[in-house]
Amino acid sequence: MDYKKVLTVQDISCYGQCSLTVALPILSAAGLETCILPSAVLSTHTAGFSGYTFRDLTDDIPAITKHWQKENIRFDAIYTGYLGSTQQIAYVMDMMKNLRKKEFVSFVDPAMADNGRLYPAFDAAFVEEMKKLAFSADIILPNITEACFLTGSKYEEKYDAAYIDELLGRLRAEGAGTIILTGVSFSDTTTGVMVLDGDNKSYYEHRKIPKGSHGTGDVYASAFVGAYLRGSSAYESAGIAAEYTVRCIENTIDDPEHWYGVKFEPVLPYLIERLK
Ligand code: PXL
Repeated sequence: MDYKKVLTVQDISCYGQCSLTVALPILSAAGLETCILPSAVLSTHTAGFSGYTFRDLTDDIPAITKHWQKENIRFDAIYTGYLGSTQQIAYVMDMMKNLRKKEFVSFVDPAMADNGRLYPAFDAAFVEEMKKLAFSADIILPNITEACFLTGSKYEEKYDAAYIDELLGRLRAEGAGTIILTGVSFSDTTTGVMVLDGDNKSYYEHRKIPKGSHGTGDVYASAFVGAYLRGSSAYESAGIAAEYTVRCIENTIDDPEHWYGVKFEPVLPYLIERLK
């Protein structure tokens, strides 16, 4: 079997089932050698907990990159998620340049916003820098809020197909490669993912679970990266990741104490089966 080496750069939220504590097990289960670079260490994620600690690891990144370069460590892919600072984004762009194998794919989940708002740690300067990273990536995985921030578009809770086409067009005009736009819903009972791969637009629709869950963007992006690097097309990967994420939410929904993330681990066998 083809055995790819992926680097994922995102935070460690020690408690809360998101970012690296989700990406590492999912990418490993997908059969990839998974290297990690923590962008920051937090006691918990920032969505619903208060008083969390936050240690920014930005200053460690240049030396880590330099060491890996010296050791001739190179990656088949780099996948970025929640980053710790504006400065860090430039360092990550350097890594994309200097640590790539000849055949290389970059995935950027511009994890910075949801439900019309930026996450607490971020500001306009961060968004400006994230545009550079996102629009230089091969594949981006924004939700609708993030697509709006990346393109300066107005966020609408209710929208139609023309609004989504306009967003895709603006992302493309700014230089986006393959676009995986998540959380696109045209009905009360379904939601889905809009994929723009070259000139091919396709929509993967699936059932909607009537309750928001934390960390599902990270579950989705990690499963997508896993499927894609195992040889699925962008559209197939979008579908596999969607079905996996829905099952993770369904596995969690009846437990009111588990509000901070999804129980994705018991569902890993489903993902592994889909990747055979
Ligand atoms: O799931 C995205 C995410 C990742 N990391 C941290 C977060 C969030 C979302 O709020 O707070 C620290």
